[in-house]
Amino acid sequence: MQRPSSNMPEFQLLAAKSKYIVVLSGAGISAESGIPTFRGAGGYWRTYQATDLATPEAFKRDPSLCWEFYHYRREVVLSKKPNAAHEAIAKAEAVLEKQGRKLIVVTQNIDGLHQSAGSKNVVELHGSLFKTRCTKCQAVEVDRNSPICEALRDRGAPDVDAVATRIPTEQLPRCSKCSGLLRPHVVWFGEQLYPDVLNEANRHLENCDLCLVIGTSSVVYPAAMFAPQVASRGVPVAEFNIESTPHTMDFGYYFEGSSSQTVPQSLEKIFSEQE
Ligand code: BJW
Ligand code: ZN
Repeated sequence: MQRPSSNMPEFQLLAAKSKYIVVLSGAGISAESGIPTFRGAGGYWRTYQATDLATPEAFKRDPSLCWEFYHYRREVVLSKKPNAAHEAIAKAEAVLEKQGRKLIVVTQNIDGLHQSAGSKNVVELHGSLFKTRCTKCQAVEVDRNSPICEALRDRGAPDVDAVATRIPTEQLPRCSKCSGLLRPHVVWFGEQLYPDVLNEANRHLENCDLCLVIGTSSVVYPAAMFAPQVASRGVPVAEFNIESTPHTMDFGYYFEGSSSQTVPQSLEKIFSEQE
């Protein structure tokens, strides 16, 4: 099998010519904004692996613990800013749009940093930290309040010895319509992705003529198969990561390093041709 190329000038030309770019992003793109990734050293909260709390069983077993975890993550994200990778992607979208071309972000992240950077075409595969869903009437609401409810104020500290008392369920976030218990509007392991979101992502993946895969370990399905599917159509795919992944060898390009450096560089020619 041929090794992926790391020829940046060649990729920059390709990006400058493309008409329909899809950016697939994962937690690594936000790492340099100070948001921990899932896998690896930063993926712990108290004694829990973050992925162990991202399940419907964890919420059912202990909604208070689960809400503390998500409340903590909401507060962290509210204190952070998009980095140069998010910003370059948003700027490229705006430049391309003026020229009748497209750039779409399909993200596994729930932090909203692409939108904060100005990206408009964002498909959130795994939901959002700033949306809730009622476990009773299923209503979905946007909620950026800090804290999300009084009982969670000053809770959610990540330290191992943090207060372990449970918040009574009635004091956790509740639905404004039916008073049912709210949950984060995110996709946990074993849950289906929202069909309309998945269809929208697939439509872009089928139509794109260039794909950038940024900061994802590519182990969580179905997102992990998106870029390999695009590559199997013969469309160029470039991976941006600080380390290789199970799919690196499926792609035409691999740019090793921090995405806040490699991604803006890779889109430079889109910006310079506009001037
Ligand atoms: C940098 C960097 C820098 C760092 N610059 N890079 C087929 C086969 C096997 C299993 C399955 C399958 N189909 C479904 C499954 C089950 C399961 C699954 O995939 N399991 C695998 C773990 C094996 N999938 C599901 O359950 C999905 N549902 C589904 O498919 O329904 C149908 C079905 C169900 C059951 C069985 C079969 C079918 C739902 C998946 C939902 C994932 N949810 C989470 C939580 C969301 C809410 C929350 O955030 O709390 O999504 S889990 C977590 O992982 C989160 C992330 O979006 C996702 C991916 O993680 P990501 O973004 O890749 O982060 P990391 O940390 O893994 O990687 C960071 C990367 O960045 C690393 O590579 C670093 O090197 C890099 N990096 N700094 C560039 N500066
Ligand atoms: Zn409700």
